[in-house]
Amino acid sequence: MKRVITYGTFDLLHYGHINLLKRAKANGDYLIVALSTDEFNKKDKNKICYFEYEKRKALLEAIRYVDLVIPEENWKQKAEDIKLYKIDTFIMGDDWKGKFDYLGEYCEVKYLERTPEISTTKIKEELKND
Ligand code: C2G
Repeated sequence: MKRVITYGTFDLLHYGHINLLKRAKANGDYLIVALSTDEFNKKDKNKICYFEYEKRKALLEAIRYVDLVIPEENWKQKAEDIKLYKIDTFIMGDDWKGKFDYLGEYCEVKYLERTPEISTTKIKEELKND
């Protein structure tokens, strides 16, 4: 069983996120999503989510490509997660290209093309201007 992991906030879930999760799952048989907690978002990612962690988690768990959702609490947990969950492939959108190459010591590292025209920030801005 090929195990894949990806990380993110996934707030205001949209088709760009789904495209990423679909392609991430296509790289293996089991996809784990490490979901940024509200504290981690606020403290280290300077993000205030519209949906709190439990709601973002429930949305992800409803997606056919996602097999397990775990909390992402800090920037440093990835290597431990990879070892703990016996991950074969680490995947992120290519806005992170190069940032996680160090994890190549533990597993395959792949960056997939982002869906260009959509983002949570864009959704918020456009709704604000409506
Ligand atoms: N994504 C995408 N296309 C978009 C928007 C997002 O492919 N239009 C991808 C991102 O590249 C990322 C994933 O969807 O791989 C989740 O996006 P975010 O929730 O914005 O994640 P981010 O805040 O980048 O957090 O430790 C890593 C961080 O937790 C990543």
